[in-house]
Amino acid sequence: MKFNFVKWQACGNDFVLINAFHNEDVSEIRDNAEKICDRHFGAGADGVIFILPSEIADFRMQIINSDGSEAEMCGNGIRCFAKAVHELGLTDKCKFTVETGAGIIIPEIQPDGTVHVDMGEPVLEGDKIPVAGFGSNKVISENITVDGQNYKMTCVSMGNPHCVVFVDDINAVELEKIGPKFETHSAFPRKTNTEFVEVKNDSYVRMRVWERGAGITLACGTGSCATGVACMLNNLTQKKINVELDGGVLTIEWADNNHIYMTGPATKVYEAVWVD
Ligand code: ZDP
Repeated sequence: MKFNFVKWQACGNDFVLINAFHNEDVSEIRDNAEKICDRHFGAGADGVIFILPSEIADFRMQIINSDGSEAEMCGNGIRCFAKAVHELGLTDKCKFTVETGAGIIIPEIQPDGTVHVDMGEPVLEGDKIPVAGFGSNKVISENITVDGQNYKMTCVSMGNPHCVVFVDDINAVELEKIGPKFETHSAFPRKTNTEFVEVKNDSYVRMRVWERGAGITLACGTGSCATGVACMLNNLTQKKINVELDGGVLTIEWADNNHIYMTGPATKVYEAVWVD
């Protein structure tokens, strides 16, 4: 394989971006995503993102996790995507539409270089997230037993599934041990991303994530949106909060039109050619 790629990161969530806007046959690269993401034998990334043409939007984004599985959406990734398509000269617009597995997402590049994203509406029905055992009911502060221990979970889909758990002390969470147990728990038919959240005050929370298909990452955009929604559903915060992640801070707002808005940075790291 030989292809050009650009490495981007957003709050330390890092991605290999591939411009396939004029060349859609990227199946071989897609099949090698796990190898590309490997931090010792590859380029090293939390996922591979493809810039593709769309019939219903300005662009289509496809994201493959570092284990080779496909995700519906990627919040940090779409901020990288937005700045990358601009930089690659694929559009002059600062605000455009992107088709994803979570529907049409609308990023807008701000004058200060951050990206403000309309992430659409959160999905709260249990069977649509999906979480087993709740029918179409919401899953707000419900019991779950994981590895013999009891937790309260609030579940949200931002196109991809999230399970949010509030804790008193974020530093005491053994993410590496408990994360994979949540990910593959039978309550989650499509597996789950899991966010552990310590509420600091009504506009500031600290979050650490175990991502489905990627493990511990320094940040998760869709997970920050799900965290905001879970905080608000449990009356723990206001409608606009800052979420502090290991790799940075994101601002999340649940607006009156029921859409979630996420604002945060995205930075290009380097351009390269894969030759292996
Ligand atoms: O849903 C999943 O399988 C996630 N691992 C996708 C990636 C989510 C991400 N961290 C984000 O920022 O939303 C990239």
